[in-house]
Amino acid sequence: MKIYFAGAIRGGREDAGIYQAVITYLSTFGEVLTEHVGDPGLSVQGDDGPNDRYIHDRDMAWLRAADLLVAEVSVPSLGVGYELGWASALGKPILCLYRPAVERPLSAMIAGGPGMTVKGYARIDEAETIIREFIQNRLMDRRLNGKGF
Ligand code: 6K6
Repeated sequence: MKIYFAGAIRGGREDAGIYQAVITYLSTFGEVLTEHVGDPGLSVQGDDGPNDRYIHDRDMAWLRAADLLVAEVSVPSLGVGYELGWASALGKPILCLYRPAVERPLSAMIAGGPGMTVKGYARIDEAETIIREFIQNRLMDRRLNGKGF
């Protein structure tokens, strides 16, 4: 299974440690195509990598190839919103993880997105349970109706 993980980069790196923990857990189910999003060494400024068009086109190719998308949406990010819009249009299963304790309420375009499963959590073990149930349900859908991934 190919998993696309989305989390804020230029939107802000304050949750990088949480992204890393989620990616580590997701890796027990399949290949995480975007492991770099959890890299604690990646800063908002970091620009020593490839240019922006290269990043966009590579990430979009990964998104198209992914079986599902998991996003941590507590830190608002234009890039994550863009990825979620595309994943929704492509009919990918989408799980959005969100910490309601964070001050700003979640965008209605994500919280109200019909194709998105949005789940609140406080601790990382709660996020893991949500992820496990989401993936198991998608696997069940695939077995029963040929849908799911
Ligand atoms: C690195 C450091 C600063 O900017 C970068 C750019 N590098 C990126 N490398 C890989 N994926 C990226 C990069 N920038 C954005 N993305 C994608 O958009 C990731 O898949 C994230 O889920 C999302 C983050 O968007 P922003 O708007 O918060 O950067």
